[in-house]
Amino acid sequence: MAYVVASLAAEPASQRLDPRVSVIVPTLNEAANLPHVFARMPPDVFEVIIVDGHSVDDTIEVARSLRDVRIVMQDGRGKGNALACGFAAARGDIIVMLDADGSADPAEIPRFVAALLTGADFAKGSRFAPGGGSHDITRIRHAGNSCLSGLVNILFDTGYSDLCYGYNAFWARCLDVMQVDCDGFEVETLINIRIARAGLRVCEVPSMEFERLHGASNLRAVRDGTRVLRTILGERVRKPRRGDPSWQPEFNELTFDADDFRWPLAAYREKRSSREVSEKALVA
Ligand SMILES: Nc1nc2c(ncn2[C@@H]2O[C@H](COP(=O)(O)OP(=O)(O)OP(=O)(O)O)[C@@H](O)[C@H]2O)c(=O)[nH]1
Ligand SMILES: [Mg+2]
Repeated sequence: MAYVVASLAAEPASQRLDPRVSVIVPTLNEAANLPHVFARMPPDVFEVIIVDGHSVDDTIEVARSLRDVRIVMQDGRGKGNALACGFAAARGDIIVMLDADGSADPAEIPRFVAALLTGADFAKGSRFAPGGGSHDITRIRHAGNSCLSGLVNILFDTGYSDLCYGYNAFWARCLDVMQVDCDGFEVETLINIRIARAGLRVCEVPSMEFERLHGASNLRAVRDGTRVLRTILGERVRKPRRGDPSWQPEFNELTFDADDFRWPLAAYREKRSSREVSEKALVA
């Protein structure tokens, strides 16, 4: 017993039994899906961070009306950049990556957290681990994903069953290894490879993927499959970096007046569009 107490005392603060869970939700026009997603969120998450890609619908207003959220505007383009901004903004011990289209069930979050609490560094969602599944994936995408997973498993000596799946959770200390510095849907591949190369403990967590509820997918199978392939090959020759904070992108967190949360958003959009106009003028 004395041994257990001693070893617990030696654990870093982030390994405590009531870790703070930050949920990072990238959004691009997901207003219609957020009510469903938020309704299934476990009540005790520490923070939910919406990282918006300058949605043209009411994503931010809807998110704010549904629950207490932090709103971060990404500084660049694509889901990869959005996640990197969310990671840089997160304050929790555990970080969860969650899509906003209704395809990932937030009620699975405790399963991911349990995997981390029982020793994993990285809890990787998998639709193809026993107990997982998908109501959404097409045959073509399944075949592409299998080939890409197989290639990574050969090149990096991993055992991933589902390389290109967006639902994962990890201890915040993994960010230094991940150094997310890509833009698009290759982000999960990049993370999975860097985690494996660093020798961290990965636990696959069975997960059920549902169909996107409303709106259109932003993924283009050939374009994004090619980006994933390029990432795999690039990671093969990349030298791992650690302790370099330069991966952290600029992001703009919106703060809201309690009485009227619309004004900072309007001001932000106005500032952005006038910047775009002057950038266009410079190019012309
Ligand atoms: N902030 C931000 N979020 C994005 C961007 N592109 C996609 N997303 C979000 O990332 C999540 C996944 O994007 P989806 O378009 O559903 O793509 P996918 O899930 O890989 O593909 P499907 O299986 O076809 O749905 C969703 O929550 C999107 O709103 C982007 O450029 N910026
Ligand atoms: Mg989706």
